[in-house]
Amino acid sequence: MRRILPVAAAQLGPIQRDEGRDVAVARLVAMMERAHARGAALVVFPELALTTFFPRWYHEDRAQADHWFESAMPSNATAPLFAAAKRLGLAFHLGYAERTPDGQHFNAAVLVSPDGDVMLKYRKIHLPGHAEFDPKRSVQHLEKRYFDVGDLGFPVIRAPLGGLGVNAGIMICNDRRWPESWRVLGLQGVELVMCGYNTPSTNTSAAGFEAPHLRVFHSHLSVQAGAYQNATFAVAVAKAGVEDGHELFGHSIIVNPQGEITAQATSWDDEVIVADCDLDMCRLGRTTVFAFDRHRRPEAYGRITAQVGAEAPGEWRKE
Ligand code: ING
Repeated sequence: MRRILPVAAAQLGPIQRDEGRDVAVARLVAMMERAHARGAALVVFPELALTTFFPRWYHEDRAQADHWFESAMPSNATAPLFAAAKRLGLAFHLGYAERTPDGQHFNAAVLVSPDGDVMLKYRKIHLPGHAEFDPKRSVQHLEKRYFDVGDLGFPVIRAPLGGLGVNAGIMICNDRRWPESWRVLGLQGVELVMCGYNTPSTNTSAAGFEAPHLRVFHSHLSVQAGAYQNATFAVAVAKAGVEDGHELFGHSIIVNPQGEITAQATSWDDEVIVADCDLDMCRLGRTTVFAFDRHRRPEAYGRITAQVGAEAPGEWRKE
């Protein structure tokens, strides 16, 4: 019996700085309805799906940024999302800014069952950008200012989704650019990686020119390579469009274990794309090319966990 999971990627258009959570939640619920109408059993929403991408805004006092964070999940603002999921029998993935009771701040995401149980939680580990105001930048990217490094690792859980048991894992945005994120999930037999992102469509750092078309290329390259090299499905979902004049690209995709894009968003606004994920497609890769137990050589990989930065190689000398 084929294990086919119909998955929806619900790409979210822009959220302006002064728009309340009610605006975003209403749009998320509307997309849940559309995903349900198209037969999806799971809806994947983007990173930081409840507010504008606030790490672009500098606050001298970090506490001034606390209003961007959720101190409970669900909360009154997000309750309509949980109610809709229950009514429609849908599981969903949601990215949001989490403030814990002891005052920690995380860029988090959860996988929630139709009954409202949080089946899996992840806190973003690879935080891009910088912690202090950078006058050289055209736009700030202050994730290192507002978020603590995730402390939950990269967990995978076998979750009941669409009547199937699915090995589900989560990463967030910049994590997708690091092969380590994918491999840690792959070493737990992940079959479906959910990854929300908010990615500026142009390079805002002062480090040098990057042609804009490379932004989407690098995002797709990272997700397609990660899915292929770990024989897993991947759902990469954007928050897109122009937020207070700042552009985030869309191009959300669903990728199969062969690295092929099976569905892609073509707008930079609210858009639902759906694909049938035949989970047994993972088997070919993980029993042949990427049969980790037969082919991996961890004794040769020591540098990957022993080092943080690169070390200069020795100079070649003629004997
Ligand atoms: N955004 C971007 C991302 O990793 C970025 C930041 C863009 C880093 C392009 C490097 C290159 O997609 C978030 N939110 O991580």
